[in-house]
Amino acid sequence: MIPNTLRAAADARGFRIGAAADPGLLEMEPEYASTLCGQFNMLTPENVMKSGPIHPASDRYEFGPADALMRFARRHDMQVRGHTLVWHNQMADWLSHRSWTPGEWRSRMEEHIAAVAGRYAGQIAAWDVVNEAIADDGSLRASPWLKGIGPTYLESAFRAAHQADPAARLFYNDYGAEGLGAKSDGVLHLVRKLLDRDVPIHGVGLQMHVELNDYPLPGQVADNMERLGRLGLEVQITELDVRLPQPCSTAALERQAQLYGDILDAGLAAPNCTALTLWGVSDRHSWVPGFFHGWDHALVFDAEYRPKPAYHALLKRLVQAGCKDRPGEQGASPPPS
Ligand code: 9MR
Repeated sequence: MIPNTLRAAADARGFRIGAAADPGLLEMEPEYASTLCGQFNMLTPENVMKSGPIHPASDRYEFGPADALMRFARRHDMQVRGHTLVWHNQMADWLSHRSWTPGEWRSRMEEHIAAVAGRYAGQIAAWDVVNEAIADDGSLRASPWLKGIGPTYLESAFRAAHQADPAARLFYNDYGAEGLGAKSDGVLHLVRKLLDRDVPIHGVGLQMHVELNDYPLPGQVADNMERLGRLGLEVQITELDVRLPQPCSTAALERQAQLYGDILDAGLAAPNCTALTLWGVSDRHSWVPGFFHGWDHALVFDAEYRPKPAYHALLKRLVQAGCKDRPGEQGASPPPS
């Protein structure tokens, strides 16, 4: 039987297809929950595991919303990508509005990682340990973490995450570093240095928030995946969306479908690419219109949860794709004979 959902097609190929998720919508919108578990075999908490929401006061954690997503994932046999332990955005005020000593910054970071990664130890397939630490020119971003601790904060974060959850695959995650260029060279340099120092890092997340007429060439994405693979690293496309100018035309939806398909093809062809995650379930709740004035329609289901041409493009590629042995993916189904 030909699989007729993204999830069934991905399962049959031993591939992970994910969506960023908001636990607040699970009960409110039955269609949200049924699309999430019916079409995807992995989820990423879009916001609720970030340091501000999950650690709102120095001595208080708010695990309820993240726990709800973990329960949902368990009930529906979905993998979870943890997102994210160390980032310069969505930090709690108590942390970012005080001047700590370098030693205090480090112990705050390590305590946070121990508490959050420790709580979900054994249940998270992959953690985005550090998010967006590289600037556009490839240098280290002047984040509060770099200013507070110095460049060793990255190494410390990965070591702390590994200690808290030895089973999780640990990722460095960034945007604008999907193809080839100064930023992806910077990411390559960073992860190579970490590997040289025996830091437990297993993969690189390529976020891929792109717009219809400005995106990394799929061939360059493939080359970037390959050079990361030569370092022994896994890659995942972690936050894909393709925004369209409003109002959107049929032609734009068709071009969007082509791009979604080409990006998935690059991932399926790379032996070290194990997953592709969309940054949201449907256009009803995407972050895009709130951040990019005049842009919308970035996901593969429309605001009424109807599949768009991009959905059919993904499904077709998943159904056509050949089965491969993928790192970190045990028990993948054999190819249908
Ligand atoms: O989708 C997220 C949005 O709801 C938040 O308001 C925003 C805050 O910065 O973060 C968005 O998710 C980001 C992700 O965590 C990291 N990569 C970029 C994503 C889009 O901004």
